[in-house]
Amino acid sequence: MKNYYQPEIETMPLDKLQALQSERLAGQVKFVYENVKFYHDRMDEMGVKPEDIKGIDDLHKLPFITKDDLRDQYPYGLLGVPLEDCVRIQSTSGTTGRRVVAFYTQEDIDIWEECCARAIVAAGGTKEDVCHVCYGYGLFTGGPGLNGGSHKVGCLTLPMSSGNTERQLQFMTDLGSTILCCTPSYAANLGEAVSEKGLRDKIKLKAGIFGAEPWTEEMRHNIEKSLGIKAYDIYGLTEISGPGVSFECEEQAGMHIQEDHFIAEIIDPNTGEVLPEGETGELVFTCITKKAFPLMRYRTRDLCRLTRKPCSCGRTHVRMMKPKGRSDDMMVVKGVNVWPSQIETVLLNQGYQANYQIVVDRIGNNDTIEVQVELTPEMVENKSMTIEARQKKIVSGLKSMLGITVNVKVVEPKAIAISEGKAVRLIDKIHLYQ
Ligand code: DLL
Repeated sequence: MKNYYQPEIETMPLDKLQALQSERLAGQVKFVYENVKFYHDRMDEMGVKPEDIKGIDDLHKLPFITKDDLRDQYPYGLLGVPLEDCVRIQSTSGTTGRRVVAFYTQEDIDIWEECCARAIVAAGGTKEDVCHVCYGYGLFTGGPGLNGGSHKVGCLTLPMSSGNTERQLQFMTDLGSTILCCTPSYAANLGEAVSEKGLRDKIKLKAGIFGAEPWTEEMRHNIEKSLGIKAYDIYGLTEISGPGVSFECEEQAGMHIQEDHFIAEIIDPNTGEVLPEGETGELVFTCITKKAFPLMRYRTRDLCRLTRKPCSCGRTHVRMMKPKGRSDDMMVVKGVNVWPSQIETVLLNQGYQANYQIVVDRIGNNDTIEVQVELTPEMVENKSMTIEARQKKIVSGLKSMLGITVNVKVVEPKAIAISEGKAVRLIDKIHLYQ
């Protein structure tokens, strides 16, 4: 069995890595110019020829591509190969507008699964492990991606898909799952169910690979405690392949981007200017090995920063820090920028679990924001504080974090719908009814 920790690639000295990227980029630009009319026309409009892109220093000369472009080109406009060479589609979980459909050749799938295999190995996975995948299967990339990676590593793979917590726990205990793959919000729910049912001694989990949505360090801490595991972050997006574009190593200090396949840039979301390393901005990806859906300079709308500081795991691939969220997740309330992750930090620091929702509404001319959060079973039991006192304490915590007064409603345990996939944190009644 191939070893999916690949030091010759993952710990490659920077100059060699960049030479590899430059060579692949130049080839890829030629490939898309010749095979994708959209890129051919865009590059012609900008007066850029494939031979102008000799390496990564020329990347900024290429046009950006946005989600709107993807929607306009739906379904086949960005194909880099004939349809008969494609073997799979996957699709984004988008709830509005046209879905984005991504295509894969068999080679694209192999590369994607290899990236997921690297992530599993970085989380300590070996062929001895039982890998329990409860990301959704189907159009969503989470299940298929981690499933493929787990096979490559040689783990015994449990293709559970999402939902049915009872069944998840039964398989987990009966079959001795050691690695759990799901969204962090579902991992938190599983952690609560394990405590409630007193199953902590019956589970053998050692690691979790959690992603597909933003989550805070406080949430990591809670999940690690409730399940007795090390919780690793994994990032990816359908447009660029799926999970495994980047993942954490044992240091749990940012996710290594698989730079032999993807070039990352951070840009100012307003001007498009490329920002220096360390600054926060919008993450942009260029695929240098993909053939069926070969996006270049794709604007993800995810906001984060990159670091090339050496990582003690030895991997040289650049790390992206936990995304703060998408630029479209940010709410402007009473003139102040508000991120769900800031609210999560305050709630978890006060002992709540990640069962919360944010409702944004407009009353008269005023925008309002209400945070609803569930009491934990322990809080119900020990009755040390009244609901009013709890609400007041959260209002004050949020006021120091955000600088504005937010309405808070503390609700009974299980009053908020449980999340099985990506959690729905924000209910935006202003835009919902417009
Ligand atoms: O969520 C792919 C995935 C599956 C990643 C399983 C990790 C694990 P999409 O449905 O296309 O693909 O959504 C992509 O989700 O642009 C981010 O906004 C967000 N996202 C993904 N991973 C993370 C993460 C999958 N680790 C969008 N932290 C991305 C924060 C994440 N946000």
